[in-house]
Amino acid sequence: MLQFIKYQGLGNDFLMVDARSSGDDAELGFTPERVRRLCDRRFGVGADGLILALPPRVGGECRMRIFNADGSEPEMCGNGIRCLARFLADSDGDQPGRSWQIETLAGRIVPELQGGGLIRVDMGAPMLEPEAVPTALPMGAAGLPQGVIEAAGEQFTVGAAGMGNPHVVIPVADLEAIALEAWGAALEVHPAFPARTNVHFVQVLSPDHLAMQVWERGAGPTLACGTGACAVLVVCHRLGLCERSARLDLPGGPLLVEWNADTDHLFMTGPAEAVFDAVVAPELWDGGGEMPEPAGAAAAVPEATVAVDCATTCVNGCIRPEACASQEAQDRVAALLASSSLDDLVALATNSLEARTRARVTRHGGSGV
Ligand code: ZDP
Repeated sequence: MLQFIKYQGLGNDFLMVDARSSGDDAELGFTPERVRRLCDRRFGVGADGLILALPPRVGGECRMRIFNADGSEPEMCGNGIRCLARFLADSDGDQPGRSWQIETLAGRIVPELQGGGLIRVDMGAPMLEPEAVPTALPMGAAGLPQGVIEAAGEQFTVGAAGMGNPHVVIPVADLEAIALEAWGAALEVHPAFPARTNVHFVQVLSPDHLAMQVWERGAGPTLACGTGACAVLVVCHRLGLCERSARLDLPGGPLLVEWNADTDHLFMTGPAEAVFDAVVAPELWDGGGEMPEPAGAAAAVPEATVAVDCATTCVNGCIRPEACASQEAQDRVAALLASSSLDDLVALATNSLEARTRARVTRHGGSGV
């Protein structure tokens, strides 16, 4: 049974899966089709994407993989990495000042827990070389890919930037006047962007205050996009429309973005909140393919690659009892199953869910549910 926790950052919402004690990613079974089913807001749980917290590979503390609601896998996500940091803090009881070295397809990203439920993320440097975005737009006078492109029967004067993932930015006089659905969908797949692109319309309210609307690659209209907010600030600053630091108003709320002149790094600050804990119904998981832990899978996976940490895994709920390397843990699971009624097991699961929720509420200074 797949356990997940739903998190959101400014309404950009994700299913968070703790796979930190897993071995081979492929074994987890998150196929594009299954991700689509889980993220579907009618037939599934519903989310803009799904995030896997995984064991590190290159010296970081944790590795993050993100999947868009359409099943595609982008390189990075801003709101998502704030949600991951909040999840790590919720799980491990971390306090403000704690930061994490997170491995992503866009390189090492460093979120830091702030007070007041905020997370400040070192998003790294923007990518402004056309091939790095990637885009076919030529380098323009402002020092970034620029041009006039046509889509949905309209002409758009655009700038582009990469944050590990591609973004096209269109300054407009009035956000109310844009046709987000029609223009966003057409620009997402414009041939000037070989890997597709995220699309952002921005209105300058003042040199340190911008408002934007988002159409995301692989997710459509969303309430917020963190990598997009960084790309918007970079493009607007290079076009002389704003300062190096600004508040960005998104439909889901504000982000603060600063572009450090010395390090060339962008720093994004905003909230991230847990929404609920849950378990996916086997029917939903099964819908399109075999479960990740079909009987006998243990035999197919060489012992060495599946370092299951029973002490942690069993406490959080065993995910692969048949593949557990530890006979002792297997015996414990078998004894528990043999000596417990279904009601006992359900009560056990409910209690651990309640314990985690109480811990979260207490941490937020609440009096408990
Ligand atoms: O690049 C893409 O395909 C994005 N849809 C990835 C998700 C970006 C995200 N919304 C963000 O906040 O950067 C999570």
